[in-house]
Parts: sequence; structure tokens; C-alpha cells
Amino acid sequence: MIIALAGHVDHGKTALIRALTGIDPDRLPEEKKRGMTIDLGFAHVRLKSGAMVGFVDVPGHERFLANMLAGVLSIDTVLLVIAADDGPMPQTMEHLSILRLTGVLDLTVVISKIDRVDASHLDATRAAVHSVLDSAGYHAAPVLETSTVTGHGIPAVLAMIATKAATHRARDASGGFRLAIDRSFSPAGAGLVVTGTAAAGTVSVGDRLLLSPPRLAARVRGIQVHSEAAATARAGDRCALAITGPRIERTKLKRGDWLIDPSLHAPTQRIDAAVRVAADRALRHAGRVHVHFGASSVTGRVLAQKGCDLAPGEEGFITIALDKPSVCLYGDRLILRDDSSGRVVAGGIVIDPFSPDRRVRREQRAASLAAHAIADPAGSFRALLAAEGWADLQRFRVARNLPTDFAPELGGPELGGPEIRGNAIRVGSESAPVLVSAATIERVRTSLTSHLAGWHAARADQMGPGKAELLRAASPIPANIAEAVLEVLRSRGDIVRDGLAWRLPGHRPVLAPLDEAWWTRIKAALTKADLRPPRVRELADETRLGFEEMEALLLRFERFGRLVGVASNRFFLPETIVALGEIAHVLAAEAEEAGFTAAEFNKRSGIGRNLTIVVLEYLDAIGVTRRTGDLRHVVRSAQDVMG
Ligand SMILES: Nc1nc2c(ncn2[C@@H]2O[C@H](COP(=O)(O)OP(=O)(O)OP(=O)(O)O)[C@@H](O)[C@H]2O)c(=O)[nH]1
Ligand SMILES: [Mg+2]
Repeated sequence: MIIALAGHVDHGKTALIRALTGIDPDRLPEEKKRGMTIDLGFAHVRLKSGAMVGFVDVPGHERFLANMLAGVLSIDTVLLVIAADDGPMPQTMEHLSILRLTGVLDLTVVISKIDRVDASHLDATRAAVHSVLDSAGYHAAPVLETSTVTGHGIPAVLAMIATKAATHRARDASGGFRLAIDRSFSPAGAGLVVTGTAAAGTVSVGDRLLLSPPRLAARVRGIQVHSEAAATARAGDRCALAITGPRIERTKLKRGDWLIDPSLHAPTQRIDAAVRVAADRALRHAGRVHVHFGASSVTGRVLAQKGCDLAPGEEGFITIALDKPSVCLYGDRLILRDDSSGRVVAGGIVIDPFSPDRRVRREQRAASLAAHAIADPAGSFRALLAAEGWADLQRFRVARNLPTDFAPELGGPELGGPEIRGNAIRVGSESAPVLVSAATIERVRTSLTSHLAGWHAARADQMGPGKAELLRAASPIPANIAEAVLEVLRSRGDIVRDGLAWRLPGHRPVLAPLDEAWWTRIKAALTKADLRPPRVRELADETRLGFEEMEALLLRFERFGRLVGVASNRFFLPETIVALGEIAHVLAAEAEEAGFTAAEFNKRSGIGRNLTIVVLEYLDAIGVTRRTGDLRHVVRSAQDVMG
């Protein structure tokens, strides 16, 4: 169990830890000189039961509020120290507000320095303490009284801690390991050591972790839990990890960086949070803030879901655009401080570490945020799928630090394949599954079917549009999901892919009436020319159609199987090719084993030397003839090949 301290400057937090543990958490020379805590301090004590309890000492001075936040945001149990002579003071109130805004419920108050006041002053302080606890929503918090000078009350505090420790439920250690680094140092001979409170999972000596966001590989060489060597550490443990890594030793580690299981590496710059605004301040929409989570602090801009300021005490959803890639996951506590005044304006928890940056209708956005805020993972995922129409299961697993086999029951008819049971289809790869609801697939099917119907009606002579156009027609669904849905629709036969074109299953392209009229003329010209069809240029001149239009027309006829493009400048009727194949066949039969030459073919067909070469190469290419040196044999009849 870890206990964080809180309270106004000079109220006796550090002295209380010293009295409880015998350890002085103030370690900096500057702190000793000034008698004031500047940075986080740590101490621990073994209780009579054998349980180890850790303490995180924080500075009370408002100037070091960022350090205070780095110490308390991941700790569930807090001792709030209030000096008997001063009573509640501004930082008492601020710290209380921080605890309340981030949902810390387990609070114990210690009225310190009771040796400094007489009985009536103590009564007055007690009354003041109860009054602020009531107004902050902590009326049930126990209140103890101590003096570190006389030792009064110290055993009672230890007894209270022992009671808590006995009933303390160890944090669920499932999920990947996460630890927010609050200190790092390089003791002689021990490489690099980082400390922090493990937020999730377990870690063992030899494990490979990742320093995030910088994404540097690290291996755990040694572990200490509460200053004692250990083979493993788990969620909730205060630990020091000795780490090595090819690039890590030379890196200046920062407080606020994370050591995490590599599968959890996903720095983000846009997060959604459920927050409550401090009782005495408004949270400005589009205002700049310092965001504190884990042990880090980063600046950013608040975008309120409502699109306007949040009033004092109000609860709501916000998106925060962070200035730098940061690490956080669902459920991480956060505190927002106003950029200009530095005061705490709001606090809450991260509900979606990967807030999407796209425009959606406000009602849909509200439904998505409400879904993300649901604590139960399966319930949250189901709500998300219903709100958005699709949901990235792999991202959701990372966001919630869930095992890779987490797959919610979705209900409804079976659509989803082995891993997912219910009313959705899994698209994307096995390792990066995205679920698309049956409703979304139906919606995409309807819109694509009607898009294709319109397309076919407007261009009856064409097969269909390309994929890019269909993906656009499916928007606002992101392209990767639309592409996967397209595959689903194709495999179900709702739409058909033909080469690069997509069409409705019933669609067969037909020639436009004008093209049919042209066909009559061109077919006549080609039939008349018999074995030696005119070139494209000659046809164009003869019909007074432009060269390019003629070429496009002939290509269209080719697409419809009415012509065969034998060379770039000459198109043949299929029956002409069959007739030329027939000549080859006769020549081959006459030549028996020997095969026939190009000259013989030219002589027999009369199509000229140059065209003979072109035609024979074409017959080779389609597998009618086979060439060996200067001779050719027939291997298949042209009638067969041309169908
Ligand atoms: N008489 C008396 N003095 C105390 C008691 N507890 C602390 N002090 C004194 O009060 C002063 C401040 O105590 P700290 O423990 O440093 O206070 P702190 O809350 O840690 O202060 P910051 O870390 O600066 O926020 C020191 O001079 C202590 O000796 C007490 O129970 N009785
Ligand atoms: Mg102190």
C-alpha cells in the first residue's frame, strides 16, 4: 500500500513521515537548508503484521504544485496534514480540491502540531477542519491528531494505517506493465535506475520494456520494491528498476516518461476526458491549460464537448489537444491547471486516450463519449459500436490495457466469426481487428448500391467506377474501414469487381445507340477489307471522324469483344483472325513435320510482308502457332482460342 501526503506548506507532512518511518524523505541539500520540501520524497515502514507501507511526500508550497501532482495522481490513499495552529489554509483547500476532482475517496486527516495550541484553539481548528471536509464532500474522513514533538497520536496513525493495510485490496495486476517514472538516477556501478509506482501489470527481472514516448527498448536488470531486492514487482508497488538498453543509457530520462510493456506504446496528442470543474473557477472552452497525468505535465488546449465554457462545479466531457505526444490510458487521473494563473481548474479521468480528430454530428459525438465513459469494458465497447457504427477493437484493448484475447459478447445474430460472437463483422487483420456493426454494413450497402445504380444508368457502356470512387461514396466512414466493408460486400456478392471496375451483379455494359450505328459502318468496312483491315488512321479519314475519336471507338468495340487489337494501329474482326488462323492451319498441314515460313504465309494470305509478321506474332502470342527459328507449327485452332 502506498500513501501520499497532502497539505499546506510547513504543516508538518515531512515531519509526520519521519515520525512514522524513521526515514527523512527530504533528500535534497536545498530542502534540508530551507526546511521545506521541493520535490517528491519517499519513505516506507514495515508494520507489525509484516506488510510494507510506502509514503510519497509532496511539497506544500504552491510554487511546487506540479511536483505535488506528480506524486499524488496515481495514489489512492491520502493523508491530509493540517497544522493545529494555522487550521485549513489555501493549499489545504487546493489539495482537497485536487483529491476530490480526481476521485480519491480514501482520505484521512491529521491535525498536526497539537503541542503548539491550547485546548480552545484545538477545538476551533477541529471545527474548521470538519467544516471544510463537509463542504469538500469528505464528511466521513477520519480525523486524527498528532505532535511529532511529544509523539502524541503517532501510534494511532500507525494503527489506522495497519487497519487500512489489512483490508487493502491489492490492485488488479492484470494487463501490461506500466510505470510512470518520477525519478531517475545513475548510482555508481548500477547503470540507470528509475523509480515510480507501478500502475498496472507485473514486471520481472529480465523483462523487455519500452521507454515511452521516446520508444527506446529497455531491459530490466534489477528490481527493488521499497528498497528491497525483488524478482518481480506488481501494480501498486513502489519500485526502483535498474534498466539497460542500447540507447537508453545516454538518454536523459524525464519525469513523466513511462516504462511500459511494448504492446502498450501508443503516444497520443488528443485525448477525451470526463472532468469536474473546480468549485471556484470556470473551465474555458478553447482555453490553454497545463495537463497533469501520471507523473507528467504537458500544455494543451481544452475543447469542451458543449462548445462553451463549463461552469464552476459542472461535470462534462472535454477533448484536450496536447502540445506534445504523451502517454496515458483509460482511467488515468488528470488535473488541469489554468495556463496563466497556474490554478487548478478541473480534474477527472481519461476516458479515451485516442480521441478521433474528425467531424461528426454532435449527438453522435456525445453518444461516443458516453460510451467511452462506461467503466465495464464489454459494456463500453458495445455502446461504442452502437454509437459509431464501427470500433477498433485493438485500439480499445490498448486504451484499456486489456489482454489481447479480450472479445466482448455483442448479442444479436451471429455475424462475427470465431473471436466475436454477435451482431458485427470483424474486418482488418487478425492482430488488428476492427468491428463493424451489421447496421453499418447495411447502410454502406444501401448507399453503394444506389451510387452504382446511378453510375450504371449514366454510363451504360461502361463496366463501373474504380475503388477510389466507391470509397468516397461510402464516406464519412474512414477509408480503411470502408475498404474492408467493400470486401465484405464483394464476398457476399452484393457488388462485383471486374478488373479495376466495380459494378452491381446484374449490370452488363451495353453500347450506346450511336456507337451501334458506327459499328454497322465499321464492320462493313472491315468485312470488305477481308484479310487486310485498314489502319485506324485510314478508318478515321474514310469516315471523317477524328483519329482520337476513332481510336476510342475501336477500343470500346474491343472491350465489348467485337474487335481484336492486333497492333496499336490495326483492329481485326475476330472472324478475320479465325480465317488467318485457318491459313496457318492449312500451311502447317501441307508442311507436315517441317512447319511453315512467314514468306509462305505472306504468299498464301496476300496481306503483305509487314502485316504478316504482325499477324504471326499475334497468333504466337494467343497460342495458335508456335515459332521455332524461322518455322511455325500450329498448336491450337484459332476458332478455339477466339471462342
Ligand atoms: N511543534 C511542532 N512542530 C512541528 C510538528 N511537526 C512539524 N513541525 C515543524 O514544522 C515545520 C515544518 O514541518 P515540515 O514537516 O517540514 O512541513 P511540511 O508540511 O513537510 O512542509 P513543506 O514540505 O514545505 O510543505 C518544521 O520546522 C517542523 O519541525 C509538530 O508536531 N510540533
Ligand atoms: Mg515537507
